[in-house]
Amino acid sequence: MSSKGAAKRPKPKQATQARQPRKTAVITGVTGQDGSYLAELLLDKGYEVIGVVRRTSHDSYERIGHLLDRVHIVAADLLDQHSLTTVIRDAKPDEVYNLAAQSFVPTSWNQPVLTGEFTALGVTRLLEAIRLAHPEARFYQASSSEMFGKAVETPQRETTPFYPRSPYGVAKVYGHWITVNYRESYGMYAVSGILFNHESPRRGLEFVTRKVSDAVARMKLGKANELRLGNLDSGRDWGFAADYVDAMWRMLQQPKPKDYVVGTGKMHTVRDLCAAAFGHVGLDWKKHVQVDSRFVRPAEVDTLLADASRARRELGWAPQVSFEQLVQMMVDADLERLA
Ligand code: NAP
Ligand code: F7E
Repeated sequence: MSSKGAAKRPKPKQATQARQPRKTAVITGVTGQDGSYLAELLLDKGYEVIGVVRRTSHDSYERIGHLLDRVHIVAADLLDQHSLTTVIRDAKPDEVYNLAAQSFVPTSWNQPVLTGEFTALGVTRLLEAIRLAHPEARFYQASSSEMFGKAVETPQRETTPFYPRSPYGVAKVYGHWITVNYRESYGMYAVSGILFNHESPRRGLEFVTRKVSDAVARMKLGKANELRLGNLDSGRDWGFAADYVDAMWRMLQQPKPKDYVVGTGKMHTVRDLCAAAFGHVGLDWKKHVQVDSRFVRPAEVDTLLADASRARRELGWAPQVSFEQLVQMMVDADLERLA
């Protein structure tokens, strides 16, 4: 056969369309609320997902039980440099999402040093692991609107100065700046997502949205009659966690590493939250909610409201679930769980 004839023959598909290699992502905090949604998102996109868990005497796979046959679980701890370096060296991931942290603000006053070790220095340990073992990996740091704290402007955007109001907020400011610093010092693709409060039926029971949805469901089912809360006046920009992990992924797909604020641009108070949740099942919150000083914080963050216009413009990101839909989803899920 002449080479001319061979050239005319249609090439087999495999020869012309090189298969995209499967991407690998490491998620710290995979057993947490965001880790579980992010693992689902990345698996749907065809990633190989490596979930980092810390060693405990009981497993904490409640949120990822349905994913365990698809996620590779590896043991490492944010407190332990060697274990983090080993994970990164063995996995050689395309992307690393650092979601692990001591994330409950009140605990950060009781355990300020441990919060700093996990939530602040833990970020440096992971960045060092990447720098030494696989600097090509793209890195996402879970920064927080708590860094804005006693906010100097409203709404808050990427350029708003930080004024943290808790050891947690202070630790997150450190995590944010060390991420920026590794980007600028070593040219690493390292970004910080400044996410406002995001919730779901998988939210920990101690956070206010879930505390309220759980209590409302119990009251509706006749299992409780009273809910004790702290400051009802504080305002938060609450969104749905599954929407927010999509923003994390988008941040790592950009041509240049940059930091982004992510939130809905709508603020509600804890009082509004109570009205929406109790109202959903036909109860009057004023008859059931008591203010209890035990839940009032030493220093409060009064007003958080996101200006996420950079994320909308550059990431094409927009929240899909409204505050009302979120509250109803959480109450309905707790009703189903408790019934
Ligand atoms: P979460 O539900 O509290 O999950 C935290 C995760 O971190 C858990 O998987 C936990 O593991 C893990 N972890 C804690 N200490 C660790 C350690 N020393 N070594 C390894 N893993 C450790 O938090 P989330 O709501 O999913 O939030 C994810 C991240 O986003 C956190 O960094 C949080 O601070 C940040 N953030 C959250 C929000 C929000 O509104 N949800 C907003 C802004 C930023 P165990 O299961 O073993 O406890
Ligand atoms: O409090 C008030 C409380 O604990 C919200 C974390 O994911 O989001 C979260 O931090 C507000 C505060 O979340 C109760 O004083 C009143 O003003 O649900 P929370 P948070 O502190 O905003 C940020 C963005 C993060 O990064 C954190 O990791 O609600 N509140 N009464 C109460 N809060 C709680 N927990 N319990 C009460 O009884």
